[in-house]
Amino acid sequence: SLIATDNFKIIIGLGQTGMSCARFLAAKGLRFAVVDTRDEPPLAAEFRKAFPTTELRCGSLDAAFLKQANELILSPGVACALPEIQSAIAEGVSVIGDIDLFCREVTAPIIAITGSNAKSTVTTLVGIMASDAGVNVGVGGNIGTPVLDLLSEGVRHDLYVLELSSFQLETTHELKAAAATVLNISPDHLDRYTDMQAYYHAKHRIYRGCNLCVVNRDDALTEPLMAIGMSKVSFGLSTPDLKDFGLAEYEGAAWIFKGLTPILPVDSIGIKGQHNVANVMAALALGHAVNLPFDSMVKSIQSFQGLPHRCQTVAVKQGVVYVNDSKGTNVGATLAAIEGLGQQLTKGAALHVILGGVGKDQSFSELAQPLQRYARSVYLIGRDAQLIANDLQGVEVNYQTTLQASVLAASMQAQQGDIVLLSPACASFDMFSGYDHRGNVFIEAVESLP
Ligand code: UMA
Ligand code: ADP
Repeated sequence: SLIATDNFKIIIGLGQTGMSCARFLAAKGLRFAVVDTRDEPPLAAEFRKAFPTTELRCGSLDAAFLKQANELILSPGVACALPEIQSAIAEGVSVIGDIDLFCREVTAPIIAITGSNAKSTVTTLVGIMASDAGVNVGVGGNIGTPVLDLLSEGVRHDLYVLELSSFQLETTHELKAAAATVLNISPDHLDRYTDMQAYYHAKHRIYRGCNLCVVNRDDALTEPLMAIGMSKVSFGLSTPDLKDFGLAEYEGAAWIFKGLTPILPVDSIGIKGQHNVANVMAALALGHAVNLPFDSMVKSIQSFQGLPHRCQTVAVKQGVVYVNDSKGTNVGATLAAIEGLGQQLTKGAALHVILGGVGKDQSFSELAQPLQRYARSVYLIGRDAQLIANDLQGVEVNYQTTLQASVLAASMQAQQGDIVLLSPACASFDMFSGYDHRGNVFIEAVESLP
């Protein structure tokens, strides 16, 4: 009969994560097999070439096989709720993820970052801050490089900065980060989570065993439920308490403060929008937690121009600023872009906003007020344009068949000082191959304006 052996692991999912787990286990000489629910996962050929004697089973999952393992290593793209996985769990098999394997291995401090939005921006900035300060830092996780690949590079890192998705956190047990943050929480991925509660609980696993939690004062959902034994520091757009990060006036301008100490003036920050001021404060709090010096962090912040497709200024034409926020794929992100850029508009100037695509069953009504306040014109594209319009009570909208036509129409409405903003609040798959494709089409359309 089949009995679970002491150390036989099954990797579920052959994506980037599954491949990195296979390399890691093989390097340690451990026994493992790989399963994938697809008939021929894209990485199958590469896997067979690298591990010719390791079993790879594709197609529907086999519960009896899964029960032979002592541990299942689940990829983030595979839901733990699958019945075959649940039945293995019921027999005492444990489910972990690549983050757990990583944590068992490393002794260097970890900075862990999650949130519905701004993860990649804050992760990248903290990585740059650490590296500029001379720290040998490894940056990975949901942002792209699987965490275990940070170990196999043969380089020793003194600090890790990890972007973690709710999917990765679901399978993470013992993170024990030096500093951890939930940057913000707004609805997303509700196709995989039954409700906001489950999504919230997954995200909050990031605080497990951490030394310092970094919370957002402007978003109560980022507060840990139980903060026993951990220190806490907050960031937010209000005036801070003694140990926290916030905004106050100094020498006639808005500055970021830590407690009573002015750190840097807001208008010297490279990335634009009030939401990015919050992101910069989160990065400062995380960097400070691992003793990065403020003067060095400030220099990094002032030269950081942001990631492409996140409120990225792509051109200024006849005094009109064109901003590509194609990564704004949910209402929370677009809300932040409209309010964040809206609050920094010069007097009398306005936004012209292009949105639409695949709406993922979200409600768009939260966008109505900020659009009324900051936008002089609004353009809707894509499959769910009509659904969005229904939610935007009191907002005058223009339907457009293409992104290019929207850019042209917006450019004709815009006056000097105005901002033309693409921030779709939607997925892009109805018209584009991904958010980066959509952003690039926007940039080309802007460049080809008369
Ligand atoms: N899949 C199957 N059957 C399987 C295994 C996978 O159908 O048995 C499908 C999944 O549903 C998914 C695709 O294959 O559509 C790949 O899934 P995966 O979990 O194997 O993904 P990886 O290639 O390992 O990449 C993952 C993250 N992907 C997801 O969480 C879906 C990557 O984040 C991450 O960069 C990478 O690990 C390294 O850590 C991407 C992402 O889209 C960028 N993340 C989501 C987001 O940011 O919104 C959460
Ligand atoms: P993630 O990795 O979480 O998707 P990104 O840094 O890639 O985050 O940014 C995704 C989207 O979120 C972008 O459209 C960006 O403009 C928006 N965004 C950035 N900062 C914030 C914030 N503090 N709150 C809400 N949305 C934000």
